[in-house]
Amino acid sequence: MKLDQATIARLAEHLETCELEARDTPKITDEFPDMDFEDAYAIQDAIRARKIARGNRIVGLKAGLTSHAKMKQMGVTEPVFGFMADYYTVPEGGEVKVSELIHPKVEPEIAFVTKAPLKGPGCHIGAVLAATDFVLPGIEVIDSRYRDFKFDLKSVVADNTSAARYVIGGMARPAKEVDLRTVGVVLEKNGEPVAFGAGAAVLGHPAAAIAMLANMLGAKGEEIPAGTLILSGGITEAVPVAAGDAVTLRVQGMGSVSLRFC
Ligand code: OOG
Ligand code: MG
Repeated sequence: MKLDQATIARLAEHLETCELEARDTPKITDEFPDMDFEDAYAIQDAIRARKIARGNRIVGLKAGLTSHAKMKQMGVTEPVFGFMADYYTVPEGGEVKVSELIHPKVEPEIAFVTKAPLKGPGCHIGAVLAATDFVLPGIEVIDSRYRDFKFDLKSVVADNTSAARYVIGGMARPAKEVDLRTVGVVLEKNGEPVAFGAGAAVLGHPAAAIAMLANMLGAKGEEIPAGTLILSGGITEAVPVAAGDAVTLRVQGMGSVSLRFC
């Protein structure tokens, strides 16, 4: 670790205030170029602790930057992991207020819900599928707190990987009944298809993103508990949205899920 506790607490407060007040900020590595990944996750953990102290619940986990399309769009080379707080949850068909966000984008994802704990190191897609209760379509709304959505990996980890809102819905399917590599996804904005892909875009198999998360937590002596919702990462590039937009994700054999921006 390169940062002291006071600096970690200050950066967590700064980034969380930007989130809560929908204000952007230059990326934090501009001021702290020597910070490392341990610092970045410590800042994210401090943001999580602030929310829990305020009475929010943590309702899920997420992997991000797990597809080449996303890595290329954001100019980075490795996946990152974050969490979802209760108020990020949008009901199926529900509304997202753009006034609460800075510059939201949507991305098509496969959501996993576990029925058994997952622990690394050595977690693999077989272990993930065995521990998965069901998978279902999910749309993640990301909203980097960084100016113009420009960041590096350490800055985006500290900023809870741009997590802002999400909706899950459609048809929940047992993971072993779906070929998650070839499953096709179509993201529509205002009735027009705007992004397409297949599950294999995420690390060859979306379950690999869940295994990576279990292995990262395992290195810290932690595990993914049973009953955890996890977003496995955007399959395509993220698509910018504005007030008035309606977004639907269709996933082959798993129905569709929608939300609106107002
Ligand atoms: C970082 C979050 C990426 C995903 O699914 O790839 C993410 C970002 O692109 O702002 O959630
Ligand atoms: Mg995502």
